[in-house]
Amino acid sequence: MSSSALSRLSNIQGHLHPLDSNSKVGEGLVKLSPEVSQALSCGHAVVALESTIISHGMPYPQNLETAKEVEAIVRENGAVPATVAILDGKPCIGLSMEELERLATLGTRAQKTARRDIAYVVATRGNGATTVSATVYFASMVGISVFVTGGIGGVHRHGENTMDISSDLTELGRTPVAVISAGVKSILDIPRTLEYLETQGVCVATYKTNEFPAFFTETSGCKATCRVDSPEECARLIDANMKLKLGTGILIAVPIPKEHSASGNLIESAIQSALREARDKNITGSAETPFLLARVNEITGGASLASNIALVKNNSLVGARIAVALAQLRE
Ligand code: PSU
Ligand code: MN
Repeated sequence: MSSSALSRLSNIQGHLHPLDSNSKVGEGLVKLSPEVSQALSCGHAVVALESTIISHGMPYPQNLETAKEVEAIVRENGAVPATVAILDGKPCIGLSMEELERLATLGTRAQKTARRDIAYVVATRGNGATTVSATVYFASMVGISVFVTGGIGGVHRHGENTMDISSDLTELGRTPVAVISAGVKSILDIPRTLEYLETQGVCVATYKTNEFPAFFTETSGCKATCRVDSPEECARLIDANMKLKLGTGILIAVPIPKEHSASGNLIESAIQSALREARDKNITGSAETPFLLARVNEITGGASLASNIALVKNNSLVGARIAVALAQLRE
């Protein structure tokens, strides 16, 4: 890596605005697509996207269709999409259509890559689909401040005994990226997830609502402490967080659009059976979330997948508008 790239990286570690330097970001370490590279160097709006949702979160071919549609929505709303994945050991920020297709067809043969797995996947020249934690890490490294996904990981139910707490939460606690999601799935313990985010110093804001959403449904019974009502308000929040060098992330929770919200009871009973099955089959660790997602989808006869796709698209629209508002603010 060149010395300028190194100084850029150390600037980022110190949470300076990454665009303060003119060097090529992470040169040699990560591969930026030409479109993303160009957008970052001129301060254009960029939205980072994860890839575990493609490999492990949805079945083929809906995963590929959704990934393409999400990128299209981001573009239509004025931002450049940067899907992140590790291909043949190279962290890629911004994928070509062929790379997106490769990842979607690899499916679960790609390694689910959280922060702890990054070095191993790179060292073994593997193919890794990045989770929220790994994607946020790479986004921050190259100076992308806005990231969109469906839902983030959290404290698992019974996490007080198993200590199964997603590294998405600790990553948000140490990386200044805004994560746009539809809240936290009720396969998780939502109140404990919010407690944990508070401990980590993460600002949790709800978008146009007072209640923290539960992914498939608009409500979770948990009130938010901070509410934002427009992309511009989100941009000001992100900008203040960055200027203050808090170093922590922001979670912006956007409720699923009403017309797509699944029947709470249907989902809840599917979740209960999936959780029982996971316990009976002793499915734990990083395999648990993909197992639960797939089982809930099977049990609900695809209803949960349809809701999942709808909310990811909605988050992409909101995320792109936030990234555009942020780029305007920084002009
Ligand atoms: N929740 C979803 N869909 C997903 C995931 C979570 O509704 O695809 C993925 C994300 O990549 C998230 C990861 O970062 O699962 C969390 O996994 P774990 O619980 O093992 O930390
Ligand atoms: Mn876990």
